[in-house]
Amino acid sequence: MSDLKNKLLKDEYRDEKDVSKFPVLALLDITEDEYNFLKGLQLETIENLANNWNEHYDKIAKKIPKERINSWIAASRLLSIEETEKITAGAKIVMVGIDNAGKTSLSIALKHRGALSQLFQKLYALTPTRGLLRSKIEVFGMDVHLHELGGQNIYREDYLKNPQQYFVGTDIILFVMDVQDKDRFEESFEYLKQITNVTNALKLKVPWKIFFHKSDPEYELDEKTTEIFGSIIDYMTKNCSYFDPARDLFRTSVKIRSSILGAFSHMFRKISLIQEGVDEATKNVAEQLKADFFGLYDFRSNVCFAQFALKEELIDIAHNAYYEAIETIVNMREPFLRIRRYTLDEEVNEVFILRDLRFGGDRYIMAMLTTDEEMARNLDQDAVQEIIEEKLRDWIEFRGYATFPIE
Ligand SMILES: Nc1nc2c(ncn2[C@@H]2O[C@H](COP(=O)(O)OP(=O)(O)OP(=O)(O)O)[C@@H](O)[C@H]2O)c(=O)[nH]1
Ligand SMILES: [Mg+2]
Repeated sequence: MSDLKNKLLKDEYRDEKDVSKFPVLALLDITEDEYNFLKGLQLETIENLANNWNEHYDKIAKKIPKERINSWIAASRLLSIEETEKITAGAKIVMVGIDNAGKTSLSIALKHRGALSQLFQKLYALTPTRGLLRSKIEVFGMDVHLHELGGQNIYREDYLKNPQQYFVGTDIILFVMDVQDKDRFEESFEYLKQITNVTNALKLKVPWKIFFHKSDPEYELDEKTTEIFGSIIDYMTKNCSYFDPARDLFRTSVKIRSSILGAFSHMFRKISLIQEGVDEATKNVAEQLKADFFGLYDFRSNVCFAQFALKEELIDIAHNAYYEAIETIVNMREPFLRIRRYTLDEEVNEVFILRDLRFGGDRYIMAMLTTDEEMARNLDQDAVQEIIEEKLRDWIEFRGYATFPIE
C-alpha cells in the first residue's frame, strides 16, 4: 500500500488514510492552479477523477497536455483500485479491413509460439471470417477483447448499416490493408472511408491504427502503392482527430514476427494510462541490469508491455529473438533460461537472455540484451527477479488500465 502512495502522492499526504477522498492536489505533480481547474469541473477528489474523468476529458485536454492528464487519471485509478480492490474491465479493439487483408492471420501470428513453418500452415488453412469473430487476449492482466469484422462484402453492409452495434465502446479501431493486393486498393480505401464516416457520424472519438499488412521482407513497394499510402494518410489526418501517422501507422508481415509483436505491443502500451510510469520504471530496471534492451512479455499473449531500448534497432532484434527462443521451449510450464549471443555489426556482441518470471501468481517472460558478457555469464537470477519486482511489480499488479474517452 505505502509503496504506491510513495510513488504517486506528495509527501504530506503519504501517511493519511482513505486515499480516495483526498483532493487531487495530493497527486505528486499537480499544481494549485491545475487543481482549482479540476475542482471547477467537479473533479475535486481522487475518487471523482478516477470515476468521472471520461465526461470532462475533452475540456481538460484543451488546457492541459494529455500526457499529464493521463498520468493523473491513471494515478487516481491506481489508488482507488487499491482501496476497493476492484480491477477495471478490459479494452476492446475492433479489426476491420476487406476480406483476405490478413486480420485473422494477425491475431493468430501474435500469439503463436511454435516454429514459423507451423504458423504458415495454420494461416494457409484459414477460411474467410463469417461476420463478427470475438476473441480475447490477456495483456498484463488487462482483458483485451478483439473483435474481427469479417471483410467479405456480404458482411460489410451490416457493419455500415448498424455501426452502433459494432463500434460503440471501442478503444481502438484497427484497419488492416493488404499492401500486395493492388487491384483492390481502391476498394480497401473506399471501405476505410465508409467506416470512418459511420463512426464519425456516431461521434465516436476512437483512436485509429492502420496496418499496411503483408509488407513482406522481399516485397518492394512501387509508385502506385506509395501514392495510395499517401492518400490514405492525408485522408485519415484530415478526417480522424485521433490519427497521427507518426504514431498510428505500422508495416506488418507474418514473415517478420517482430513487426506484429511490435505493433500490438505499441498499441497496448498506448491504451494503458500508466505508460509513463511503466516506462520510467522499465528504464530503471534496464539501467540496473546494464541492459541495452529490456522487455517484459506477457506469457499468454506474447505482448511486450514494459519495454526499454537504448537504440531503436534493438527492439526488432529482441522481439525476433524472443519468438525464436520460445519456439525451442518445449514445456512452457517449467522454468527456463535461454542465453545466446548475437553479433550485430562486426564488433558488437549482444548477449540475449530470456527467462520466465513469476510474481503475484502470474507468469511473465523477461528478455534482455546486453553487451556486458561478464554480467550475462554471472547472472544472479534471484537478484534479477528482485530488481524487476521492486521496480515494476506495482505497475503490473495495480494495472490501472483505462480506456480512451469514448462517447
Ligand atoms: N504474404 C503474406 N500473406 C499473408 C500475410 N498475412 C496473412 N497472409 C495470407 O492472407 C490470407 C488471408 O488472411 P486472413 O487472415 O484470413 O484474412 P482476413 O482479413 O481475416 O479475411 P476475412 O476474414 O475474410 O475478412 C491467408 O492466406 C494468409 O496466409 C502476410 O503478412 N504476408
Ligand atoms: Mg478473417
